[in-house]
Amino acid sequence: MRVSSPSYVSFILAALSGIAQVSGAFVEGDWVLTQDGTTGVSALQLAVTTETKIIILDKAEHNPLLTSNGTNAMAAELDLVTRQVRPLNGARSNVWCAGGGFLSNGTFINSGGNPSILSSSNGLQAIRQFEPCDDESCDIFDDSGARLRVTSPRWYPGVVRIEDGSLLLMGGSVLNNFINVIDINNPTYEYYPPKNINGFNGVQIPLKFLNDTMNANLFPYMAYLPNGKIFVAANTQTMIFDWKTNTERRLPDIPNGVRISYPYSGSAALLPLTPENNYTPEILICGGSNISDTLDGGLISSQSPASKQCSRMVLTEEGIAGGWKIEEMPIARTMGEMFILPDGRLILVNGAQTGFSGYANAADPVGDSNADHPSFTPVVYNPDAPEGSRFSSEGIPSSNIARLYHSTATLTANGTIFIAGSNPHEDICFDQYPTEYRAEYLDPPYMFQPRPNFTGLPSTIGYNQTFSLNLTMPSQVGNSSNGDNVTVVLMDLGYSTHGVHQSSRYVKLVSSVSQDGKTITVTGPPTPQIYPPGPGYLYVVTNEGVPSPGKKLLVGDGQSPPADEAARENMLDRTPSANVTFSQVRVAPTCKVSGGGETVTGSFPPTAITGSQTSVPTVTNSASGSPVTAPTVTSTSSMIPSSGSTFDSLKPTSSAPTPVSSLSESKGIQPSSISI
Ligand SMILES: [Cu+2]
Repeated sequence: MRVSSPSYVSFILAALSGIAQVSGAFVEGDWVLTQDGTTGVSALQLAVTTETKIIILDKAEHNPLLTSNGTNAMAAELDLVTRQVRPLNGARSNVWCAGGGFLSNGTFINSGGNPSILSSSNGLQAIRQFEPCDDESCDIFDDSGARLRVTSPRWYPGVVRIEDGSLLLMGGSVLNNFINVIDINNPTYEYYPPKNINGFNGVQIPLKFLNDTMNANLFPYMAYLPNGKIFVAANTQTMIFDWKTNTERRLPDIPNGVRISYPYSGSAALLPLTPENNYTPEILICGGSNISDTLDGGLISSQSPASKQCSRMVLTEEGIAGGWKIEEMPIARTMGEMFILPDGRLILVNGAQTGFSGYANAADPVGDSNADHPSFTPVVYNPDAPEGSRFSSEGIPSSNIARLYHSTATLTANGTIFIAGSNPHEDICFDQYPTEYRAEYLDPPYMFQPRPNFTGLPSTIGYNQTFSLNLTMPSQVGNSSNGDNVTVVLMDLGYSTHGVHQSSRYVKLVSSVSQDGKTITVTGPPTPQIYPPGPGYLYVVTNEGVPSPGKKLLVGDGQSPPADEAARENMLDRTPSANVTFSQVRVAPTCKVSGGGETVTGSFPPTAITGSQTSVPTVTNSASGSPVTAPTVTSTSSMIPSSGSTFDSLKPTSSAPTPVSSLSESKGIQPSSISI
């Protein structure tokens, strides 16, 4: 085993920056990339749900995996051991581009989405719940927004778990479009479950930051901070948000005008919080683009270079005064996924070196993709190394699968990296760059070392609670007499979508090994601000950088977050039903029917829409001349829920509802004709 040791210089530099070392060393050597199995649905969103399972969510499209009803599945559960997928039948509303997170009791929440397509119902305001299980008995619960819903449509919302185990949902737009524009911006945030706070009894709360960060503020990045506030980044701007008082503190902009949120998607992470660094938060944001956010997609090239820039800042008064420190990645990257490994390093995978998120918008799309030059090679980032030597791709194989728009990745419980997805198309399409179902597993060198292990983990641990684990160390590491040959880390593996790894965090716990090396005593995280109550994975990591397999636990008391039923009822009374109708005749003009390979065209009467009406398009297969089963499309001239709604009253302008036609130019909404 080759092991690299941190230099004295790096220690001094880390100390000077206020951030201590995370780990003593890292295993070097060859990484192994394995392509194995399929995901059943394209992996647009995913989250680790147990030590051996992942939930994968896509969108309503012609996925090959079918539900028990014979419809195209929108979601699946992947077994990481058998590498088989099973369809999840319960998703009823369109999960397309929702946000996600876990509540304090371990329930997975998927929030927001897209209007109805195929057999799905409107998902823009839906909340879907999933109770993780190991026995394949669990499924999604989705009432299409009847009672489980957000206050207003949220397509591309940010989500973060907060210190009481609730989720805070931020932003999004009320309709899917290539880029956010003022008429469809949703410049508000809310809680799930709803709260009565700051005078807003369960309903959404306006947030100025989301107006100031137009037009590129979708999927805002959020990190929950040890002081109970939230770091937020969108477009070129950043702030610390105090949700308890509903106040914003603006921070310095990202340097050099780099935009870091959709559609110029960078990736961001909260660096490890450790006792040694006194749980001092530090943010790293990498990639994105300098493309103007006022240009229509048709005026932007898929060949526009992405940014190489990473920006890093310590969130102390001194760190903020010092501003963002920038460094360069080996290659430019947009739509990358960045997350932390158990050894304290970060990895960046997926994405592209040119272009931007989305599809069928660019002046020169590649297939339908707005991006090109896939970033086939992952890169690791050692936050403790001296500046200039933090990035490395040494020993890491390149993939031959382009992972562009709608790709995902995550650390799994056992330490392997799971990589999937990519679908820069409206529906299934096997042109360049194709809809991807192939799964990849990337094993860091530590996976091939003798690994520590442990037993005796309680299912729930409280704050500052001390507990003991039975430790099995690799033989060559030997027993410890000083208790410092391992570290214990607690990780939230987060929720992956659109390059935003929501709620992920890494907290090093205080621990000590017994004289005989067979027991390790661990103290739970100090506060719910440092680790919000909810699920996590515990790893014991040797000082050579070899982690044990991670084991799942619940931090806190395992109870549900506070549920204010009066606030929920007020929200339900004051917000429009999720079943508002939206025009949604959006299908890729250049692609083909799933599996058929034949172009299908059709017409959608009427050509002009006033009010709301339902119509069945006439669709014909141009190759065979035979009719094709067409979706029923409900259309309306208004994209905005019923007038007088809470949302309307909070809109920043009094503009009239946006007609379908004015949105069609930039996103291919075509009320007059379709092809599928
Ligand atoms: Cu999307």
